[in-house]
Amino acid sequence: MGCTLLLAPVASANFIGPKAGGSPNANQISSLYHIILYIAAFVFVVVEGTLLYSVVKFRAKRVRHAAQIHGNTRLEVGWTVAAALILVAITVVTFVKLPSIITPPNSSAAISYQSASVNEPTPPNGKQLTICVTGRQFIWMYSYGAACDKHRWDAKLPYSYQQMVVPVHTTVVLVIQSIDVIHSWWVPALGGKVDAVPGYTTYTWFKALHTGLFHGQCAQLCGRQHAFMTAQVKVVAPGQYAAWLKQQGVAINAANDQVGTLRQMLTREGQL
Ligand SMILES: [Cu+2]
Repeated sequence: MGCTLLLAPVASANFIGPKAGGSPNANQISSLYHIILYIAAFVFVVVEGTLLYSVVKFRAKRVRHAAQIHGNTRLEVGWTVAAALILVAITVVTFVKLPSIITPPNSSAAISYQSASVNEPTPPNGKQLTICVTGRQFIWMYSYGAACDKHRWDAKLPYSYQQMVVPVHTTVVLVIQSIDVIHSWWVPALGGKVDAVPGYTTYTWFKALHTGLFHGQCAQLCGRQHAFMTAQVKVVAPGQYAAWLKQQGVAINAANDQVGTLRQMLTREGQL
């Protein structure tokens, strides 16, 4: 297939295909996309090729008259069956690939986190890192640890805004909610879009294949500052992650203490 050779370098540059390379689910989505793209490209070339051939070959000539042909049963049955077979092939390939997009694999890194909820996508051995993602106009908030699912605000979990920090090779399950309007969590190299809908909890997962910085963008028009609602996922070594988590907890406590002291001061001076 000439078109495959032509499209391959373009597709590998992520020019027309979805981003991939960051997580197994993103890779599966990307390969499914390219299988369907190549089938569609093949059909396009065959149909347009036949059309061009016919336009040239049967173009109007002064002396000849066009023959009027009414139907060709064999041809019509042929292209109907061929189209149906293509649809069946796409359906089969999709259903074969779906489980690896929906169900997370086990972590490659040794982790002690346990699954928290029956609703979450869960890797076979049940070990995962749970992070709650909360959308609001116009920033993403992340709280770390399985308890975030139930005690988002009072469990005193470490949290961060805009940039999520995660360990590499670890199955990370995201519990996604919104506190105002519909937002959509999307870090293309780490998987598909998942809406954050007020009143509902949605889930997705990723397992970062290498360390680095991954960029994302809220994918649901959510208000005037929607374009600024970006997301970053910083993938680090597991040891670095543990250290960051601890340091983040200390920083949050220190900031809370400062606010507490300020409040006491202002109350004493009668300004609150
Ligand atoms: Cu948004």
